[in-house]
Amino acid sequence: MKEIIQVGFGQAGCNLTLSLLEQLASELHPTDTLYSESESTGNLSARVILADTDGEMPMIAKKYYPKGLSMVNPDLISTGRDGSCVCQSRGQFTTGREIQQKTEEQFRKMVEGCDQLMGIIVHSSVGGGVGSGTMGRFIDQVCSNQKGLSIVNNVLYANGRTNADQVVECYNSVLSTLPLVQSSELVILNTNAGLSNYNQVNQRIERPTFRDMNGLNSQAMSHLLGHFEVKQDMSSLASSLVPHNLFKFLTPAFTSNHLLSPANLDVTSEHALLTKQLFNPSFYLLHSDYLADTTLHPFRKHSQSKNLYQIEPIKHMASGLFYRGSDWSQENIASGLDWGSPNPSWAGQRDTKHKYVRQLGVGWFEDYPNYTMSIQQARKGGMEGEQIRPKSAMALHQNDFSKKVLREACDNFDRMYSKRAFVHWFVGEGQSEGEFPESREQLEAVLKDYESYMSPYEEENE
Ligand SMILES: Nc1nc2c(ncn2[C@@H]2O[C@H](COP(=O)(O)OP(=O)(O)OP(=O)(O)O)[C@@H](O)[C@H]2O)c(=O)[nH]1
Ligand SMILES: [Mg+2]
Repeated sequence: MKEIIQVGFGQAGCNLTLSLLEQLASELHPTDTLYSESESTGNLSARVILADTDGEMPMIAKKYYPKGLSMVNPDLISTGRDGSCVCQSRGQFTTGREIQQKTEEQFRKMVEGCDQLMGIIVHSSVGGGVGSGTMGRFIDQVCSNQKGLSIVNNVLYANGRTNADQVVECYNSVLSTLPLVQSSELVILNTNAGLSNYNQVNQRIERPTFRDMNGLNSQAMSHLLGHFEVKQDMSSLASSLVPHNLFKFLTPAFTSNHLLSPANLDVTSEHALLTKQLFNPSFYLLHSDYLADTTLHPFRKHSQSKNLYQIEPIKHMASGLFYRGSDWSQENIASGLDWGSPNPSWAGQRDTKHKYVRQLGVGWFEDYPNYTMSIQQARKGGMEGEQIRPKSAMALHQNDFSKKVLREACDNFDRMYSKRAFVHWFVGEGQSEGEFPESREQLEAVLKDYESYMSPYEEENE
């Protein structure tokens, strides 16, 4: 059996990792892929390394994720004395440097203990100093030392809701573009706005906490890990989901039959409905204020009826669909993927309040109508205390939805950088000033590529 190593950087990264460990422990028996046995004590521990400059991280983890923390070997938890980094350069060059080197050493030893490493999953918030700077340097090093190793990043991306503490999050996120594009194979883009909206709308949690948001990410990520475990391979997913070198930023979605509401009854098959939900932006774990413009408000009047509006379609190049539970079959999944023809086709939703039919646009981008899927066994499922969850699914979409989140970070970046706000701080910590425009250009190149790849589709539908 091949192994997967998980690494968490910074507060959010460590919490996401521990939350996922608790989720996995609630679902299935430990496997060699994710756990190893200590030679001296015979105890099982997760193949996990945690790193944060903040010395209080283990205390916080113990408070919120005692069970998850008990599965991690304490020798593989590195903390610093300098507290929070906040800025990417501190994480990369100064405060986070020692932690990064220690993590690399621990990683090297862990790899030696593996028979055949499948790949690594790195969790972090790229808005944080450690989650961007220390993480970025780590994946760059791993990528150059272990050529061909699959690196999947599960990231929280900075979104517009910033407060004074988070004002440099857009810098941190944009500065992590280079390592993510160059070293990572897949970047799973989550935002806290997306996770908390999902918690509120679909799970009816009034005031979601980090624990709720992390729990949602874990439920989804557990499907991806299940897929890797079944396939015993991480790299083939990237080859089907990344048609182009720069298109590494994927939109995650999650659904389960616990979320089905009577309002959606016009779709007959539960399986088909769940599949359709995976393509519905309300079930994405990614959201930003920029997306509200296109997903909530009609932008273009439909030519045939003044009451019918068309919402900008989300163009899919490729999707990875990971199903879990009973009765899934190629046929009922295919019926969920059938939106009729011609392309683009629509998953309609009746909006009684506004008396018009809101159309949620879903279209396969014609040159790349491509999906890959797998079906896993049912597991106990759910966070502690939840009932059995017989059917659930996660999707990773290669679509143009992520573009808006990246664009928002760029605009926030530009607003700050035009005044050179806080740049001296980053430069004082060792960052070259040229890195700012270089990272920004790299991200612009990603965005421009999305636009140019999608443009034939737009012209066709004018
Ligand atoms: N969903 C979620 N978000 C978190 C969590 N912890 C922090 N965040 C968010 O992540 C962003 C900052 O990332 P952190 O992980 O705290 O930063 P870090 O990597 O530890 O780096 P520094 O604190 O800057 O040294 C902020 O927007 C926080 O609101 C968490 O457990 N879950
Ligand atoms: Mg921190």
